[in-house]
Amino acid sequence: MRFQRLLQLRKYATVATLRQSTHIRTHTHAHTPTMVRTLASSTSPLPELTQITDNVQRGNYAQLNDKDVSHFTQLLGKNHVLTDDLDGYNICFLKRIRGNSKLVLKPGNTEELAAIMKHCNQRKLAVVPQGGNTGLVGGSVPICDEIVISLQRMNKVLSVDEVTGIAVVEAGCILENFSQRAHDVGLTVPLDLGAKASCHIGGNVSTNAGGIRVLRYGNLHGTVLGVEAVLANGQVLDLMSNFKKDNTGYHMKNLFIGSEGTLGIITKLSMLCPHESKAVNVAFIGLNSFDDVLKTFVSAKRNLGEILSSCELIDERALNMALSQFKFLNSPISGYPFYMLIETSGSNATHDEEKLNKFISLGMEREEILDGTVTGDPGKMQEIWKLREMVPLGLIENSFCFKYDISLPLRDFYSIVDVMRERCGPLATVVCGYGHLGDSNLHLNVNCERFNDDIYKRVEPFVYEYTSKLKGSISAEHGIGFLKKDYLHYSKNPVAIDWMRDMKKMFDPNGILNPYKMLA
Ligand code: FAD
Ligand code: 2HG
Ligand code: ZN
Repeated sequence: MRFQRLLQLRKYATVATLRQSTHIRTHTHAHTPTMVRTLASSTSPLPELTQITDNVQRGNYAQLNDKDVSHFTQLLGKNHVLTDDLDGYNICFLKRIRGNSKLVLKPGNTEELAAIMKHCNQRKLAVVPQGGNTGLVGGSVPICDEIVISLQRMNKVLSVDEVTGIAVVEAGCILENFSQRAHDVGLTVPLDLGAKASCHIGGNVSTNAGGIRVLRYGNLHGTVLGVEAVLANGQVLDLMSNFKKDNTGYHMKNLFIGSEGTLGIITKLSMLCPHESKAVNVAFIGLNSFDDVLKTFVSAKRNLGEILSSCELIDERALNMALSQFKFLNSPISGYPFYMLIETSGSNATHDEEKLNKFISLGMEREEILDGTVTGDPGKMQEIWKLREMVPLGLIENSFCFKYDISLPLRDFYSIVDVMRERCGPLATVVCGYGHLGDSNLHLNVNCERFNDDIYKRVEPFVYEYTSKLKGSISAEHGIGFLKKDYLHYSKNPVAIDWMRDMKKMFDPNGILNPYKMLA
């Protein structure tokens, strides 16, 4: 019966639709309106100033004065120096962190940014680089009165080379726009994430963002070939490269990938973009236990091999939260404790379809896969991806959410969700887990009506101790920012942290770049 249902749903994936189904992800955006609503027009009250709630001692920085503002106005023009209506730049995406910056600067090119930094360094004025402000660890907003440097105007795709696959792009380019430009010449940006309509490629590189393509293309240390960055003193460090292979000494560009604006401000970068896959399929399947999820993942690697391009997990509670918050979502199946979204991307539709059929049939014979849908139709694939992408937004739409983004060994991947549910008891409304199973990256979310100190104490530092005992990472892909700075030691030993501090001092002796974060 179930098998029949699957076969029936499988009808969507005709060879014809499979052939049409190139590039469904990057130029169709499922949740632009939601991103905009969440960021800009929420009716919820402003959070308290973080400097006060967290008792942050302001660093020994100069106070901004009128002379500074006129200097910047002369440099950038008055339209690019903002002093009013700065809430959108002061408040983080999760509305947990609120700074009190009085100034936002929007340089239009590297030279302008270099001149800004030269002045700030001489005057000892602290700054925070800001991309799309979609970061989830409070790294992109000021904590006290740091000047916000927004990369919004530096948003051009400078070149896309069809032959080499190398694209050169300014840091402030929105990921989705970059993806569209790559798509226009048959290439794909090897990075995709739910915030693509708002996040900047420079913000992505600065956080070493992961997302749903890491399983296929690896992380940004591999795909970013070069960067240009403006340093704290205004020097321009040109580490641009158009080659995969370049062993001329230290791989300095890697320092900027994931350094969250603490070592320099990325202004442009080159990225290796693979050719788009001709055949794409998505399977959305229901399973009864995490044990079956693991077996199915192993089977996917074994049977789908080189065409496996994404493997995501959503538990029932996470999916139900998204479905209850966003009525436009539709799940093709329901009633299972676990769901997996498996994507294949290859170059031969018939061959891929055969492999996928075999994988599904095997899973159903073994009763690991209980039900599901498989499709190569672009619209239907988009609907399925939408289910996954809306999960984080569903969890913050009408409630407060403690978010954890951890790497854990696969065998222990899900147990922390059950443990946490037990620890929180009725204090939490929902405790759920989802994430990038294929990369061992779990998103553990603990939901409640509003911030609640009792839950907070039950969850932290327990979640970090638990992760550390399993030798996991306390931040798999979102970074450290402000929210996780006190927990860095759970994943980095003291010697490593000392070296990080030394590096920070060398690059930024006055500590003006993104203070109060990461190493604070
Ligand atoms: P911002 O939030 O503006 O900044 C992030 C950090 O980078 C800050 O420390 C900031 O100071 C620094 N920074 C920004 N631009 C520069 C620059 N040019 N030079 C130097 N420093 C800079 N993250 C993932 O890894 N994977 C996901 O799947 C994922 N999905 C998400 C889904 C949703 C709905 C949301 C809201 C967020 C998601 N994120 C995800 C988190 C976030 O989108 C990423 O961290 C993203 O890379 C941040 O980009 P941004 O341009 O918004 O950067
Ligand atoms: C995702 O994978 C993002 O959807 C966000 O990394 C995760 O908000 C989260 O917990
Ligand atoms: Zn993620």
